[in-house]
Amino acid sequence: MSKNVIIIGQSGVGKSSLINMICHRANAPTSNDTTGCTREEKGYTCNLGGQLSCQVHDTIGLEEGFWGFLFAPKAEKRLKTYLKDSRKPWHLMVYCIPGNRGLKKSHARNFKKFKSVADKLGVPVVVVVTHLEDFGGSLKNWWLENLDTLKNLGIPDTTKHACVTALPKEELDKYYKKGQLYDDSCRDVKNLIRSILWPSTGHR
Ligand SMILES: Nc1nc2c(ncn2[C@@H]2O[C@H](COP(=O)(O)OP(=O)(O)OP(=O)(O)O)[C@@H](O)[C@H]2O)c(=O)[nH]1
Ligand SMILES: [Mg+2]
Repeated sequence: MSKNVIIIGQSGVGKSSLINMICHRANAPTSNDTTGCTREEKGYTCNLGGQLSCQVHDTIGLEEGFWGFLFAPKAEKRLKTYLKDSRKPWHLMVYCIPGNRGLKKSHARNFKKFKSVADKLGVPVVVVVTHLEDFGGSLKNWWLENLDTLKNLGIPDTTKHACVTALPKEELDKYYKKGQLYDDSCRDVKNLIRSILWPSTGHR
């Protein structure tokens, strides 16, 4: 039976981009349009190496505001229903936050809400911090340098996490001359997922 991972976070945080990075040929639609891009939940196969794989589920974005594809309360309700009623056994929730791009109170609010749903369902939660291509130095230092921010957001600093950029490799190469960050980010997210789904093979 396949293991199921659900990716959750606000619109534009890079959920679909993350899926395109870790799921070969996923081609999940992405957009920088403010009205929100992903309009339905969909699972993609992620190869984790060593013949291990899982299904990673893309979801609609939270907090699109009044003009978005789904007004925030409706998006939240729909996502909760998807989690509770889709009858999938969920094995992991990946909550995405943007590191260098406007972390807001709404991220904290949604983290708490969905962490509590996950807790009730007995599903572990990890955090992936995106939008870090401009961060100087090793991306994993973002977490240690932002402990106060995490505390304000209500995200325990002991939460398992990965600090990445989810920009496509061509963009990282062309605009930032940092193509290597793509491979590092892909590896770190896969390692994080694997360390939860198959703890004995994880690196943490
Ligand atoms: N700078 C930067 N841009 C990113 C990153 N991840 C995604 N983007 C860009 O942000 C925009 C939105 O990305 P998506 O992957 O569509 O975001 P999403 O979370 O799936 O959005 P919804 O489907 O609306 O919920 C796109 O233009 C991406 O190229 C990142 O790590 N850094
Ligand atoms: Mg999307």
